Amino acid sequence: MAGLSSVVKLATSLVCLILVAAWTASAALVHHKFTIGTQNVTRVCNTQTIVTVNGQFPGPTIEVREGDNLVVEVDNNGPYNVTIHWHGVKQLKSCWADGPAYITQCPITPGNKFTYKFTITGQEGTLWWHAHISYLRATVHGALVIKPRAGKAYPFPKPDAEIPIILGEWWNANVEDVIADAIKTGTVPANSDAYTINGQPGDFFNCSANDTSHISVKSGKRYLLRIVHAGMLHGSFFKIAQHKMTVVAVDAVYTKPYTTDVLLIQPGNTMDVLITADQKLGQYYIGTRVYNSQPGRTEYLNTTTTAILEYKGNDKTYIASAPLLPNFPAYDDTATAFKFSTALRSLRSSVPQTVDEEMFITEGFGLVPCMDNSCTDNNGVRPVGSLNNISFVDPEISILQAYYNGTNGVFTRDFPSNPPQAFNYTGNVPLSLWTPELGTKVKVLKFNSTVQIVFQNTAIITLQNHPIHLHGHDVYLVGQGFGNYNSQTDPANFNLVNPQTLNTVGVPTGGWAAIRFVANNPGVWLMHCHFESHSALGFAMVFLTEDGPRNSDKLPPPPSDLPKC
Ligand SMILES: *[C@@H]1O[C@H](CO)[C@@H](O)[C@H](O)[C@H]1NC(C)=O
Ligand SMILES: *[C@@H]1O[C@H](CO)[C@@H](O)[C@H](O)[C@H]1NC(C)=O
Ligand SMILES: *[C@@H]1O[C@H](CO)[C@@H](O)[C@H](O)[C@H]1NC(C)=O
Ligand SMILES: *[C@@H]1O[C@H](CO)[C@@H](O)[C@H](O)[C@H]1NC(C)=O
Ligand SMILES: *[C@@H]1O[C@H](CO)[C@@H](O)[C@H](O)[C@H]1NC(C)=O
Ligand SMILES: *[C@@H]1O[C@H](CO)[C@@H](O)[C@H](O)[C@H]1NC(C)=O
Ligand SMILES: *[C@@H]1O[C@H](CO)[C@@H](O)[C@H](O)[C@H]1NC(C)=O
Ligand SMILES: *[C@@H]1O[C@H](CO)[C@@H](O)[C@H](O)[C@H]1NC(C)=O
Ligand SMILES: *[C@@H]1O[C@H](CO)[C@@H](O)[C@H](O)[C@H]1NC(C)=O
Ligand SMILES: [Cu+2]
Repeated sequence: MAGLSSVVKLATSLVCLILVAAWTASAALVHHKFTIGTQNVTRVCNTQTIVTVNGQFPGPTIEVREGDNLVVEVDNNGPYNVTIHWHGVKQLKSCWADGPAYITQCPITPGNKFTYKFTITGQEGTLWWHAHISYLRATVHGALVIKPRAGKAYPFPKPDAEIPIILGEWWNANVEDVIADAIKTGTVPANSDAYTINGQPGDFFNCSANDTSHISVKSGKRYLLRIVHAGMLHGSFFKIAQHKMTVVAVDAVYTKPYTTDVLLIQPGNTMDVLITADQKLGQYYIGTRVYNSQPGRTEYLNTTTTAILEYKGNDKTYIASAPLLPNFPAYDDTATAFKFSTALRSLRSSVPQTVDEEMFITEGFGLVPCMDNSCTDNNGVRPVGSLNNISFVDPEISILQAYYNGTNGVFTRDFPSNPPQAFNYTGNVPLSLWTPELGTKVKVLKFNSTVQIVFQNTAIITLQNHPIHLHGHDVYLVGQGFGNYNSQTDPANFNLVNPQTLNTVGVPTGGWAAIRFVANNPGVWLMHCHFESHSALGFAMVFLTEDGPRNSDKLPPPPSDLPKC
């Protein structure tokens, strides 16, 4: 690939122009401009200068129909390097637009811009977008609503209105300092100071009640809540006082309708939920509370985060009384979390029945020696995340660029399909196993191969439920359980008929989860824990899917404005 002549390059851009012109006529071209800047914002009695898109926190909601071509020009007028990831978008043959920094592109440096162009195909529901570099996604995120094509109906009763609900987190600090301090001192990043719903912490956080988000409904009407979990480091139980919820889609894949009074949502997941305003006129809290999956952990924010579901009526006297609070499961109610996560089924499915590539991936933490004296805590070691005993290290130029250009020395192709040794993963792990290797390793996949991965949680440092996100694909969650995975007995219970289909899978704390997917998308795809501090500390790996034999199965050349390192 090296040394493409400028004539070939010109020819390629002409081909690109023709391809753009050939975008299907029925599909719309949806154009957005994202101006990255800073804004002074006050929450919980504390003002911070935060990075925002178009001055909004949370950022703007993008709305498209399935089949549309999306063009988003990102102008970086802020002080930091930025990239934007379109979370859950399959990016078929548009890997260059996926967004993770140093994986598919170099950052957009301050003062520069990059235009993301891609088509949304075969996905309906809610996804989202967020910064994919350092800790910036804490404030740089928003919803991506994908409606069916014109004239096509939802596979559920039509709602009277649709309401985006974005769960987030707030630090009384510059989030870039939070992660930089953690890396410098060899510790885990500081917890946030508040959780938020649509940017507001709600009535139970200091000096926040006046700004609590209000969501108005009319008695008897049906609403579609499009919930995005944009939080950084905690799963959430989600409830609405006295209202049942019917889950109809997760991660922009329709589910069999599932009615419940509590949701468990992990960072990275989106959930479309129908509610009916069928209670008496009044105010009802929409609330979230932490799901604390880490045994024995006490230092987490246990305040209930709220918004208010408010019935609109002629007589508003009911507003004089306080809204009703839902009853939450206990913070560590793993049984409720597991019940919800195993209850969902996809509405339509085509899960691969055979497997070409089988992987068993241990996932969790490790401790590695500090690289220099700046790491002051923890006796000269620092915590890292790891997969199959490898802690991922970001390269200095993007892996996709290096692969496409044939540049050596950026990554190696030896990510292992199995851990180096078997041990009692969820038991008492001997200290001799706690030190992973550092590396920038990818796993190469043949085009169109079917892949099965069993993720096995380890007890190194601590057990925890890790939400694992694969870029560019939906995965079928065929099985999950507690303890050590048993390759003899567990596969018999896999659901190969209608498993839930997701882009982010919460692996049960002290347990395992099995997924399948088809490697039908040439390019370079990051897989990582969607707890931001875990992935920042190396809880990540990369798949490299080779081109297929036909021209239509090959990754097109990079866009001409792709940022350079
Ligand atoms: C690819 O390689 C060519 C020739 O070596 C070089 O000019 C170009 O900058 C490289 N592109 C990227 C994206 O690395
Ligand atoms: C934010 O506040 C700081 C300190 O008061 C001020 O210097 C800065 O200009 C403000 N920034 C914006 C974007 O308003
Ligand atoms: C409210 O502020 C007080 C005093 O600063 C602090 O101790 C308390 O934890 C805060 N409460 C919440 C919910 O943030
Ligand atoms: C909230 O609003 C009330 C009434 O307008 C006002 O008196 C109070 O100071 C406000 N509180 C805060 C923290 O802004
Ligand atoms: C919430 O955490 C505080 C300490 O931060 C603790 O004192 C309190 O008991 C906790 N509340 C609950 C309900 O767990
Ligand atoms: C693994 O560790 C757990 C927890 O300590 C223990 O209950 C279990 O018996 C161990 N399993 C094996 C096979 O040693
Ligand atoms: C990880 O690899 C290191 C050697 O690089 C070894 O010391 C350690 O025991 C391994 N840990 C596991 C869990 O395999
Ligand atoms: C990839 O798989 C799909 C679905 O099974 C099939 O239609 C297609 O022909 C395959 N492509 C190649 C190159 O094998
Ligand atoms: C921003 O990105 C550029 C290009 O990759 C890089 O040279 C620079 O070091 C980055 N800046 C920071 C602060 O990471
Ligand atoms: Cu994690």
